[in-house]
Amino acid sequence: MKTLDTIHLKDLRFFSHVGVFPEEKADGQYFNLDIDLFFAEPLKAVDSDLLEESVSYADVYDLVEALVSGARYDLIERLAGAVADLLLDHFPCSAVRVTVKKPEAPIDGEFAYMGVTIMRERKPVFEGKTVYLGLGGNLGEREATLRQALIDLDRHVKVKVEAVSSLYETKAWGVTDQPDFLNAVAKISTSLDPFALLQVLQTIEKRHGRVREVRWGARTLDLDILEIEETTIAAPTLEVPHPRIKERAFVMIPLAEVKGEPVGSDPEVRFYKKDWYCPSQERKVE
Ligand code: A4P
Ligand code: MG
Repeated sequence: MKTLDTIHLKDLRFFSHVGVFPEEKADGQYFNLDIDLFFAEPLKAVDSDLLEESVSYADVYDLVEALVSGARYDLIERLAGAVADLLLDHFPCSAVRVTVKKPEAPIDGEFAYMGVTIMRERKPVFEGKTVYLGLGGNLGEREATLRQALIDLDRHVKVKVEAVSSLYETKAWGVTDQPDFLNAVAKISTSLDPFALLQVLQTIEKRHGRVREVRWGARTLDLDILEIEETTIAAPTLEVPHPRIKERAFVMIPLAEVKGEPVGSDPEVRFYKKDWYCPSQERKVE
């Protein structure tokens, strides 16, 4: 990323309760933070001398202070991530760098501090179509696999995960003599054409050990395109809307949830977990 201008806040000192050990959580300690806000466009305040055309470091300080003093994370990595997300949400910068230093880390020995630095860029904005995806798996670490599949998808520069349903544990449909599935539906926006999206989904399935053997058989990960905004496709390799949505409560229930429509019930579909996917602010890669 090309950056032109930077605003720095150095060695901010805040008391917080971040730490793995119970004493750290109970007693707290001081942390030092360095923050850089990077701007890809020249700051207009350089010419205008107007605060409104820059970012007030006082506002940055207040927001960061409130977050850090109330934080109860185990790790300084997580604290740095939360600060980076907050800054990108509140200020018109293109990227941020956050360093968290822990001078009183509970280690015997001499050191100035233990620390972590992370850098996060704002995700590129693109015009995308809304697509609903069905996710399922009934082998291995089911929840972790579905979560990682969404993280992988969201890292694609042309895909943004917008919303995700709860997880549901469902009786196998089709070939019933196999373990229960976890299923969910994700709403994404993407500027990929549908066939390119299908390819991306199949690559992610493969990465998670999916082997195509039995139709409707057990699998670590299945990613189906359910619906694409204003699009129907009837090609040999891709049918949209997915032809079997209506027969499948394991799709209909999470799909209704993610669309904010009334959610029905079905004896074979059991609510499993809410808020299981936390969107990441990680940098996109091609
Ligand atoms: N394909 C065509 N249209 C699409 C689409 N809209 N999305 C083609 C994705 N793929 C689509 O799929 C076979 C081919 O379908 C792909 O190569 C693609 O070109 P597959 O994933 O290789 O095979 P599959 O998944 O075994 O078959 P199918 O018909 O896609 O099965 P489903 O529909 O995915 O069902 N029970 C529960 N409770 N929960 C489940 O998630 N899943 C299945 C699999 C069976 N039973 C289940 C569940
Ligand atoms: Mg499939």
